[in-house]
Amino acid sequence: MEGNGHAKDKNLLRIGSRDSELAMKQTYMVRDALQKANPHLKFDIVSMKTKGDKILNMALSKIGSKSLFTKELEVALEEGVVDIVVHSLKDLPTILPEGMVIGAVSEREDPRDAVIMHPKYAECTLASLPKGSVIGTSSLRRSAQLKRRYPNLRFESVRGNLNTRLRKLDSADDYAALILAAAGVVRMGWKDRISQYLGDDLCMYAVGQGALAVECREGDSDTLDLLAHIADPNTTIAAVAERGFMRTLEGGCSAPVAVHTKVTEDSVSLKGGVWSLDGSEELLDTMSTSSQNPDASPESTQPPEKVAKTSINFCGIVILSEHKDFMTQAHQLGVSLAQRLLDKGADRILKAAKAQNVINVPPVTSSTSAISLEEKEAEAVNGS
Ligand code: DPM
Repeated sequence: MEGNGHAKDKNLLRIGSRDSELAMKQTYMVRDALQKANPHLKFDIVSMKTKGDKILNMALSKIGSKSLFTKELEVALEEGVVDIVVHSLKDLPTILPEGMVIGAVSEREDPRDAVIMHPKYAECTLASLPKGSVIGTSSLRRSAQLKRRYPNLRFESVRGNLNTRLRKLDSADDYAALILAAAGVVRMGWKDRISQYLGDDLCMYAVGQGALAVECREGDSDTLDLLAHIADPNTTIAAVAERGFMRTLEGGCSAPVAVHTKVTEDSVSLKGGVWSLDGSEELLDTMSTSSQNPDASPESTQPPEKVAKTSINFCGIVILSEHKDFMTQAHQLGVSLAQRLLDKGADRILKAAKAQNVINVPPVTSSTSAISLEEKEAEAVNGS
């Protein structure tokens, strides 16, 4: 590939990104943080569409590929066309392609889900919406939890990037509200559209939600050194615990799995949940650890996956060796919590959800208009 053939300018970092407005905003945030830590660096941003951006007439959970929003970017990384790729952490599978790692997880934005109401319901909450109101979300995690809490609401799939979704909400009467990650809404500058933040009693969030992950080649130690400067320790701890939980459950986009995590200086508390698709079944548990906790000492935990010269790796996330003990505990916490849920029957619930998900095709509205709008938006972003 072209990127490999040329002598690389040591001060130039090429960043791969999806081309949606949110993805580009997230990429600028990471670029700015890297620039601040390394004033001599120059940046090139290479934007592209992924399969998940192109297939808009299918519910997310149906397309069935784990690397839906990441594959094309990872190919560019592998071929040396780019040096790093910026992702939403929650879109990255817990098993990364061979040779790829997460070199940094940056500080987490509010991880909660939020309700964006149709303007005519601006004063409502989910609890006060009229019976039968349609809520737009393609997330099985959101619909399962909210069906359980609000049996009188209906849930329908809505796809497309955030701009498209908001326009679909405002310009028609198809949806009474959307459920979106607060992080994305805030980054888009639409915080004032949030009517309600969902606490863990109503809707727990996705593994990694609200955090950005920077992926790079495993052997690229120069880039790993740069990325170490923008990693946020508390977010990394939460990410390691949550991904350990997810990996052990083998969850993903195709089954309802969610978490709620609290991290302090020396402790992690992880609440995890698994739901049937209709929300009728719910398994919840919470576990905590702290660095004083003898039960979670390194001897009793699983070893990290890979031991390189100076860094180790948990579910794809590269950790500085000085943080190893706390990270090992956090990872083990996620694994243990998942095992507790598996002991209570999580496996059966998740298998049933995955099987059912293949059979039922939820309705998707106005997919053709979504495609043309998406194309226009992509052009507008690229052109600016
Ligand atoms: C994943 C899911 C969704 C995205 C599934 C889930 C939501 C799909 C939908 C894995 N990725 O959350 O249960 O609502 O139809 C995505 C968003 C962000 C990252 C948008 C969102 C932005 C915030 C962040 C799509 N990926 O969830 O509202 O940084 O977490």
